[in-house]
Amino acid sequence: MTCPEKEGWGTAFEMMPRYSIFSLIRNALSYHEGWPRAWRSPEPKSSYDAIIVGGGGHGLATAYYLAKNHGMTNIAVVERGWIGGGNTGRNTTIVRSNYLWDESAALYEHALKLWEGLSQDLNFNVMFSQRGVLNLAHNQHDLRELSRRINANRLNGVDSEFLSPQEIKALVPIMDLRANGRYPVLGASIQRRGGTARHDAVAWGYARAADALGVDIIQQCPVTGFQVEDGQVRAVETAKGTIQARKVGIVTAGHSSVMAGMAGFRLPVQSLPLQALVSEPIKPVLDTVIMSGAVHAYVSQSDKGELVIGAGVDSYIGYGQRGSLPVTEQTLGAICELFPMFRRMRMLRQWGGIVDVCPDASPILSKTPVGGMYINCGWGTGGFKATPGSGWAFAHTVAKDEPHPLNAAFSLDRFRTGYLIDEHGAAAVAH
Ligand code: FAD
Ligand code: PYC
Repeated sequence: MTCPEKEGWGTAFEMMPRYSIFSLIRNALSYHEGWPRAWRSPEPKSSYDAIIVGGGGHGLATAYYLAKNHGMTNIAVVERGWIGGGNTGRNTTIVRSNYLWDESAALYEHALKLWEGLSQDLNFNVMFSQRGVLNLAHNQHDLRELSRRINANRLNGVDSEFLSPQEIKALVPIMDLRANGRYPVLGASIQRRGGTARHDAVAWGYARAADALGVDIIQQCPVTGFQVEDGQVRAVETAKGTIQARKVGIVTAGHSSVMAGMAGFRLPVQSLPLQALVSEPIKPVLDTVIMSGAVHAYVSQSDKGELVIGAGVDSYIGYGQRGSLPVTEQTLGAICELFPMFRRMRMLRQWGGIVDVCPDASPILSKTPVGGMYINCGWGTGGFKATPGSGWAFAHTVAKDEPHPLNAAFSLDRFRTGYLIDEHGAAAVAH
């Protein structure tokens, strides 16, 4: 697969320091034996300056930036399962920053800039591939929405261009653009700096880098409650005992309202299943990412050759990490209309994750009614792309007890003031 390569980036091989090339050869010949652990597996201490609940990408990034940017190293990430086992390891890895409103553009664009240097920063190849993301327009209304967003993006310094059907055809020859199709394609936006990354590597890279700065990563340790006295958080109850904490950051995606319930406050989020599936691997046929908000379908091709396909959310609330068949059928029907050559392909596996959706399809990064407790949630179907920026801004909020300018607008308070940030259109996968 051809990937547009950034200046100074080079291939994964070129970017490795020389000693890593020898270590790669040694490890290749060692039959995977004697590899050092990438991070420690400590027992929890009796107390920490801060505990981050949830070892997904956002929680691990928060811990990393707390240590790196704010010098807070007496901290722990407490994860009920294994790191990256939630939505971080279940998502379809699309990264872009083409959101409509100024506040969102600033936050997601900050994240995209961090993505551009993340492998170097973490010294871990997160396989960020800027292969471009297309959002398709199928009717006049889509076209108008797209133009509005392209203009807004450009005013905010976010790269965004319009592509005519001819330009789309040149970029994606296998797409059926005939006007008599069920989903005629009248144009698309493209964000060329957008693309994909390796989801597990993001969790592993942040975990390893945070651990190296002294952060304790504690897995297989569900948080079961909080001790709150005089409106201030004092401790976290876990399966491994009570751990004192001056500050607690909750970063538990689909389970955020459960955690808030334990702490005694409510969140305006709903937890919904979002599913995806991959095909058998084939030779490279698609070197960009195609999304259609209107038909609730998107597709990219992984480095292994699998088509990575996703749908909109299932419309019922629940915690089962699977989706329903009608959603898959509808999505595959649309994909096959757009890409007739995929009709003969077999699907290998399907899965779901639980996404936490706010009424305005924007996240919450905020202080809470409990002193010393902070919440990072509500990323819905689109938080993977924000992982570095979210961790960066949330670490500031936890360390300073006040929002970073990037997340000031994403407070819980907006549901009281009514200053919502409606990103349903830019979310691209139906919430
Ligand atoms: P998670 O990775 O879910 O981490 C939360 C962690 O909290 C979990 O590991 C969980 O085990 C832990 N936890 C929960 N309860 C407790 C407890 N009681 N105690 C301790 N730990 C607990 N976003 C994009 O930008 N692009 C995409 O292409 C994209 N595709 C998606 C496709 C699918 C199928 C799904 C499900 C999501 C997709 N997303 C996408 C959304 C994205 O995956 C999420 O927004 C993002 O991964 C959230 O990261 P997180 O670190 O907050 O959550
Ligand atoms: O937010 O770009 C996105 C996305 C794609 C698939 C799921 N979410």
